Amino acid sequence: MSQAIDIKVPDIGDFKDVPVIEVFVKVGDTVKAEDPLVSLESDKATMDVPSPRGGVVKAILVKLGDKVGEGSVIMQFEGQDTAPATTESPKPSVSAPPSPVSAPAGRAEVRVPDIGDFKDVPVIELFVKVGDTVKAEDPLVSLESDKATMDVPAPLACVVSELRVKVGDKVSEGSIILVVSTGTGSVAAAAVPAAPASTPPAPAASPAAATGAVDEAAFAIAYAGPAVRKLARELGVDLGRVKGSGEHGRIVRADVEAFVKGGAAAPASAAKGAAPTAAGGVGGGIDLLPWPKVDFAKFGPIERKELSRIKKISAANLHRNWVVIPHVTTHDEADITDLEQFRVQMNKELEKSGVKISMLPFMMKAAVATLKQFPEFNASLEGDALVLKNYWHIGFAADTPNGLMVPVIRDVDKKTIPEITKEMGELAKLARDGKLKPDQMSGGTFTISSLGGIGGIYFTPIINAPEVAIMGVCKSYWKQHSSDGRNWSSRLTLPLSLSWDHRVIDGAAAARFNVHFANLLADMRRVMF
Ligand code: CAO
Repeated sequence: MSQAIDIKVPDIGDFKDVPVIEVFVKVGDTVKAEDPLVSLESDKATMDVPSPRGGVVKAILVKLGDKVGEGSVIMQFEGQDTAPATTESPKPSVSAPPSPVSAPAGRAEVRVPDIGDFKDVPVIELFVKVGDTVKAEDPLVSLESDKATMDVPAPLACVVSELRVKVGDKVSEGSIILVVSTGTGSVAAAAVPAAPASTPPAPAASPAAATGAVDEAAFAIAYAGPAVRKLARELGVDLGRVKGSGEHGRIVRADVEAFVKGGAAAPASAAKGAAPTAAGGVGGGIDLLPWPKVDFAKFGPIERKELSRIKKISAANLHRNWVVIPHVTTHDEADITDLEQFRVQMNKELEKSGVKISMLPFMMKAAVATLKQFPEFNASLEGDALVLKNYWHIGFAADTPNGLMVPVIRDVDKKTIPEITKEMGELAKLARDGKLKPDQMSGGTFTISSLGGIGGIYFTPIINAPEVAIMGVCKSYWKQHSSDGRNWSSRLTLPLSLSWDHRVIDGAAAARFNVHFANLLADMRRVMF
């Protein structure tokens, strides 16, 4: 049976009550063993806590600023069993502060920096040899205690003149590991300021950076943890150009992602000489202008309000879906005059039971019957294959004080209209109270977004990936209809807006889907066929 698996902070030495400075995952994410989950920062080091196993994040139990120590439960994964995937938890990867040097220029001894209470830690790897030129923050040696692996970075640009340790040697804070020469003309990167890691460098407006080439010197001294550095490498982002929004200007994952979305970065392949397009872009990426930076206060009084957690999560999902899925929206309308009469009649009959049915449960039933007729709408794209689902779980967009949420009603085909009404009411209440559980928002095969209680005529709903279509409905209104241009009557008309993924669905199929859906709403008896 599926149950929650607690994910705890592993043994992180003598670090206690360490603040969480970044959370790398969100509920619903699938993570692999060793993927970074959170970043912790003590006054001595930054540590990324890796996942001890693969799984799907079910709940996140910490927020930025929370203090944790060994054994603190930071999140829960969904899982089939409680046995860990690996017998041994991966060790946190630690980015130690730059090592102290005994002299700023000339000949200098590089020592092991403050690494907390780690003592007599074996050297497990040497990254440099005599004669090597290194830049500030290049890793020099790697140390591994039984609790963590730590890279000792170069404190400044220098040339290695002597190695004082070998693999297997045990070192502690203050042990001399290298002797280097600094500040000489022979040091290739000597012009790089040996800034402390906590000082973010000013953005470098070099032509190389503008075309996506990474300025290694600026990258090396940028203030960011190991996972963020790794992400920046993967995305080809020059960290030196990213402005950090974390404490003391620390660059967090969101800064790198925002930098990419702003179009200022090019993928690593671009830096390696991929042919640019005629427009100056590299073809595969989106070559956009940076997001306008405006000092709004210059034009009048302003107030700054942080987005709610739900708004941030839904914004990221909506943005991805909008950018990745080629959306097309087909509009139509349904004659719901008779259905509305029936609904009003049923509500009278059910008055004593306390159930009050809105139009939405009927739409859910009509949607399932239409999806059965057009199975490619009840599907997901996986690579080059379409996964057709033989279950009909319908999501509905719910407007909550904290933002948009999409609870899912399972097996709508097997439920009655009053059952759907009741479940919808309960899920909408949970959503508004911020108490929806991840499994109450997952597994949907199609979504309906109803603005009918509010207004509007048509809109463009954004597909809820990995679904391939979404039905948007607005407020019904009385409209004059005629089938022959001579005889007219007033009909209650429901505006429909179906957005569909053009990779999977064609325009003709979408138009047929709408017509079928509208016909069912016009005469719900057809649902039985
Ligand atoms: N046309 C006319 N009236 C409609 C209607 C429609 N299409 N749909 C609902 N109504 C009426 C209802 O009958 C009800 O009227 P009474 O109070 O007189 O009975 C009133 O509007 C309010 O309905 P409701 O919104 O409470 O109920 P619902 O079942 O239609 O919807 C829910 C439930 C949770 C979907 C809805 O409250 C909600 O949150 N809607 C917003 C969804 C949203 O934000 N979508 C946008 C997503 S994209 O950003």
